[in-house]
Amino acid sequence: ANPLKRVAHKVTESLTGEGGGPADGVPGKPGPESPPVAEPTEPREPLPPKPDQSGPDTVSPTGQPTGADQARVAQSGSYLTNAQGTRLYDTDHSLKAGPRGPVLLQDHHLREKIMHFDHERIPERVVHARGAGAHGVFQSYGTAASVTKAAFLAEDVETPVFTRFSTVVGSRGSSDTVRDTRGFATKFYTSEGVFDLVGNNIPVFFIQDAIKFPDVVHAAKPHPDREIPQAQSAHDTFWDFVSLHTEATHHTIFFMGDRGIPRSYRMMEGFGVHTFRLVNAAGETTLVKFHWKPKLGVHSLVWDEAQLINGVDPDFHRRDLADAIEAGAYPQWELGIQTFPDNPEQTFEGIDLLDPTNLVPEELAPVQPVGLLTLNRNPSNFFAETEQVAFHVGHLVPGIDVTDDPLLAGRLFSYLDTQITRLGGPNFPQLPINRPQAPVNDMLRDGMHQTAVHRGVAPYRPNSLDGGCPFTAGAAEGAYIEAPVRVPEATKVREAPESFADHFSQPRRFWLSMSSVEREHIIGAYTFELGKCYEQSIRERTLQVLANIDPELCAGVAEGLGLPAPQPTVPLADVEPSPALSQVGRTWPTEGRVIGIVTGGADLEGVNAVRQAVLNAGMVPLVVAPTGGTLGSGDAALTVQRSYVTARSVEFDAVLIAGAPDMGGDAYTPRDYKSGPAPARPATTDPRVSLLVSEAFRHGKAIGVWAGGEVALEASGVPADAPGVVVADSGTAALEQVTGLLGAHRVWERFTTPRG
Ligand code: HDD
Repeated sequence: ANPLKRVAHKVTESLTGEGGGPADGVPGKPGPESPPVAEPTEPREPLPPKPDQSGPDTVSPTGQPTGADQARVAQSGSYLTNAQGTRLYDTDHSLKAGPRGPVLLQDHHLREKIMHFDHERIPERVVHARGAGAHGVFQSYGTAASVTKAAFLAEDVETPVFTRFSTVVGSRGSSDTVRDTRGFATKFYTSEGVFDLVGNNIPVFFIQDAIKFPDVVHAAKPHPDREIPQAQSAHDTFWDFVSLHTEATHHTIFFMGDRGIPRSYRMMEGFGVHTFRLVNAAGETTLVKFHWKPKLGVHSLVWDEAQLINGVDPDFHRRDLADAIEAGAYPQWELGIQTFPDNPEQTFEGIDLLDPTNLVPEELAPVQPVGLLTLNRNPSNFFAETEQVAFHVGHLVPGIDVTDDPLLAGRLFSYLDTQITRLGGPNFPQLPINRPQAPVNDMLRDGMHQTAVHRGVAPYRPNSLDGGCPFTAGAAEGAYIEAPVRVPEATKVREAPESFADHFSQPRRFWLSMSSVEREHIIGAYTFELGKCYEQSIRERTLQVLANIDPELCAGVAEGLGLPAPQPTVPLADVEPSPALSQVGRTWPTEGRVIGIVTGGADLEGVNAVRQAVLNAGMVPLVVAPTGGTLGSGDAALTVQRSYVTARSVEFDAVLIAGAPDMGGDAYTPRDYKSGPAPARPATTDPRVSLLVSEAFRHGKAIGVWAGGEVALEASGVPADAPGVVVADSGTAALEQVTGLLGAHRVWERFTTPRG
């Protein structure tokens, strides 16, 4: 007998009142005057918790494995099959009426293969389309346990994570090192459900209210008529918008600064941007801002280098992340929080915590470390993992709650909504990369791409047919309970609070916190970007914005544009600098840095010793030689990692040169110059090495030479006594001095600034 039929029959009885059913028609709930009613069926045991959303059943209706079990057998057969598992004997030829005849419509294999291919692409993310991701673990210190009950932040808890870094503006195939904000989104698969921290590498945002997001994105994206420029803000519509909409000023100056062109994803800070509300076990609340601090320090490219990389290696950041993980040099970040009392005003030291264009200087509220993120595994399939991962600021766990930041409110709507278009329906949480690693029992049913084979007959509550299951949890069972925050009595308005109106004092703090070389970079970036605008009025309006930040900034950019510098229209804010915002003037760790070791064949023993010393210091050696292959033999044999054809300075943080990088005097005719005469050069230095050295010098990189490598300096026009140039007796001595210089990241003295 079919048990479901029996149950359905019983329900009908109860609804019609036969057998003493409830008067108001709700099974199990007595009507006002009715006597207590017997359950229509015997209460059943609760359904077992579902291990994940691959479906409560692990066998299909025919008894075959489904869901997670099927994933294990998928794509594992020895024979090529069609999507239905039927073996194929040929996939290279369409079915034709004779070898030269027409292709037949009955070719169901051709039809299936092309149909699938036609639909291989999904819509790219409307923003943050270009990205790279990695798996890892988050190890909590327990230091946040006094302010949050979140289980993954309790002492010594290890939580699996997936992190995706991204640029914002460019398309999925755009270059990595464009000037842009970078996304830094982390999915924590906690024991209490998924928590997503969807942040950026800049602690503030362009807009204060989510309703402006389409405006800022439309302005930053390529012009709608010609769809150019790709992945840049250096065009009229962007500067038109941000010069009219001055709340964008703080974010804009940040990415005109060096943080707009990070050296590596591994060397970026991350920020949750908004103020969040943490709730502890006693129900007490604390306002917090989340920070990620990279163990390798915070480093950037210089603009010329970034532009070169866009051509030389558009996948620079993606490759860097994957290579580091593959080499076992796992990147790490400490998660930290700034905490603020949850006062009714939601301000700290006069700073409105609900305004996402504000930051709170670390000097006023120190960042307290609460755990360590280690990225230790590359995705095995880019599409399945990095592309299909779906982040959402509303993926929260007990102990982490939101505030009334109006930008956050809009995001809470947007991230769910966008996945429906991008991932084709509401069941995207069932995709393997998005599946929670806590039991799911959600009563959400059906829909496009449903892969669960749900059991039970009562995906509704209250029910009696599934024994009342699933049950709701209370605080003791770990339910997510919103903090009972009082909402002030108010009238509905489309307005911003007055405290959101100050658009210049925080950008001024940022400017005053920069070193002179960082200020020059900022002036250079504004000059470049505005120089790419056609409309004079947009340049002039932006100069007015800059005048309201600082006269020196405005004068520098005005000079580059050949325009007069306007006077400020607001009083310049009296703010203290925040040294934590500057990347220059500190000593950073040197782990993870890439050292190019160039040799034309000289002192292979010394090169070998340097290579080993670089590895011992946790850095990455790349041996560069005239051609690929091996140098030397026996124990001294060295594998060449870059030839003069494939090497480019931008890949290295510092360069070491052993001997004169010769390629055989006049006999040398490099293939990549064969369309014209090889450039004039001293007979002993390959022009590609001269280019490498002169670029490294121009980009402020430490250069060390030994065993006659001075020849390469001379050929590149680099003075041997210039700052950051080391001439040493041996390779290891050169490396030692160069490593000392790397602690400052670059040789900043080389960037002599026009203003001193
Ligand atoms: Fe957003 C993606 C970060 C404001 C709407 N956002 C996205 C990603 C990051 C951020 C890192 C990529 C996630 C991934 O790797 O898949 N966004 C931010 C930050 C913001 C912010 C730090 C401000 C503090 N975003 C913001 C607003 C809205 C959106 C105000 C809309 C009202 N963001 C989206 C989106 C995206 C997105 C359209 C595109 C793809 C996606 O969500 O999954 O919904």
